[in-house]
Amino acid sequence: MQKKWWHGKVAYQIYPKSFCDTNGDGIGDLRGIIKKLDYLKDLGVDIIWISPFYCSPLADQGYDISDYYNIDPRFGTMADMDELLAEAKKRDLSIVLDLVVNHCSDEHEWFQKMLADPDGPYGKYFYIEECKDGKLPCNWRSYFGGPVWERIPGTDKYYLHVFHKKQPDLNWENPQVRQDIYKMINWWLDKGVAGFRIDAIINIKKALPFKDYPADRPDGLCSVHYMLKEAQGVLTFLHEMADHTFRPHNAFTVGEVFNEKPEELPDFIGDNGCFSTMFDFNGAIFGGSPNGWYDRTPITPDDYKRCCFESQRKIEGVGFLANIIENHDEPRGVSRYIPQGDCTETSKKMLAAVLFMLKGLPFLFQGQELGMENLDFTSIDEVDDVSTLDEYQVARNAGLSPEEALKAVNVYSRDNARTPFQWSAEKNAGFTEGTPWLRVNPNYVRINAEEQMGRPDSVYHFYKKLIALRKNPRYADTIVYGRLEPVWEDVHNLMAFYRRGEGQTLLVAANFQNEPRDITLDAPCRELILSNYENTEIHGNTIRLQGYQAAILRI
Ligand code: TEU
Ligand code: CA
Repeated sequence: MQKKWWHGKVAYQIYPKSFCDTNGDGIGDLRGIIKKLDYLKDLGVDIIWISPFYCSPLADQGYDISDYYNIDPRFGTMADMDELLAEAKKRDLSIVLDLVVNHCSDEHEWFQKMLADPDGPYGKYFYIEECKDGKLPCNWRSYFGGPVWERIPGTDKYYLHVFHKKQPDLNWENPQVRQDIYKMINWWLDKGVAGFRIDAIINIKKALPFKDYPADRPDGLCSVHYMLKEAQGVLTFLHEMADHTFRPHNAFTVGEVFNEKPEELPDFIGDNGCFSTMFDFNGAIFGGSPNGWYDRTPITPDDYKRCCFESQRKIEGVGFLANIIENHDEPRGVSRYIPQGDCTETSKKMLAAVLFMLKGLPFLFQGQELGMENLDFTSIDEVDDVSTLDEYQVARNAGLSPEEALKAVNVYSRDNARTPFQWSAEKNAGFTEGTPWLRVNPNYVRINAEEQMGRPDSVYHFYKKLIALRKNPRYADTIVYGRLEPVWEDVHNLMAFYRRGEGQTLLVAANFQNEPRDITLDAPCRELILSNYENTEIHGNTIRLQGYQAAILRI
């Protein structure tokens, strides 16, 4: 595997709407990001991925773009963006944007031109079909519920949208569409962004012609996944895109790739892959049910361990994954991967240690460094996210009571991660002077950056230590490149692995339970590098792990 400049780095995702509001409208903005660059630099991150802030009706919080070349006024101006790039550069921080090109917004100029003349050139920018014998072109269900087809007003024609109906899919089969997209990507790269996180990219290749698959719910529709399994040739598009954009700019890219076929992995992220890296979603997708969120199987620590090790095995010798415990589409990692009732600062730190010691590029999601938790929504009216609203309805249709449905979707709601950043114990957690667009988690009085920065044993400081450890020249090479080798894999509630580097072996052991346990090594422990406990009992080759203790050792 070729070494790359970003392998030893740490990345951080900003969800701008919820990060920091500087003008009191209750919506985070680019100036808020500029204001907090020192906070991020001080934490130790290097790469900052910012979720979309382009012009957008915000039907899907900016993942519905109406102008790729401009900033939505709610987030700021192009002058703010230029300043952000300049300020980031001063601090040696790389800015990575969100590339959303499976679809645009129905308010984008291309779609508006299509509406004016569906048979004209812009009709070919989208997937436009007519009904056959009064039947939609196919029975796929949109990710946000309902059929993927929406009627074009005043016609018998329909356009395709695999996400919200305000997110029409772009027709990648049309070379003109691809050229327009590449031009836009190069425009941003020339402006100085380091690269992109690439949204929902697997969906750009459709299995054509459109056809039905067996229905998987009483609505008579089927998940888009059946089609994606059959679709061939996504990599041809992706390599073409890389050749025209990322490769000549030496850009950093991280793909949001679900459902890749194992044999395609090298093509995605191998030495000549179309992307630098892609997210490991193995833990995030665990327990999914075709019926919907209400029917999901919660993940246990043993499942989590298996998910991580499975990904590590499949990637060995191929490339470098991007590791996460949460993002803007997922519940908070600490609320998901730590068994209910056991979520404390200690267990949060343990989870952090595991994440950082896996092989790959760690991505933090804003607030993760504070151990921010899920929000207990008290009513569905508090929910903003389109996906959660749909899943609530799915649960209701399956016969769950309003209370049960709320409880079921609460655990997986994307809004859990989207609540405003908890900066301080002041009003609205210091996020805004105005009324926040989404409810602030009331636990901000307890969990906030100001308090944690002033307390050396906080979750925040533990993350800071982990980041520093990854960059400490004594261990960096092993942490970044060392082979990962699971150990005691079948032991219940224990997740442990070696990282084997050149002449150095580290052991990471995490005790996912309240009961202490002893682990006995076949070699003496040379050094305790980091732990989430102040004191660690080591007797010869035996180490006592306390409840939810993580220990990083050199052996
Ligand atoms: O997500 C794509 C995706 O396939 C899912 O994670 C999806 O959001 C989830 O199943 C719905 O609950 C990306 C973005 O990360 C997400 O925020 C956008 O909504 C989506 O694309 C559409 O752009
Ligand atoms: Ca604002």
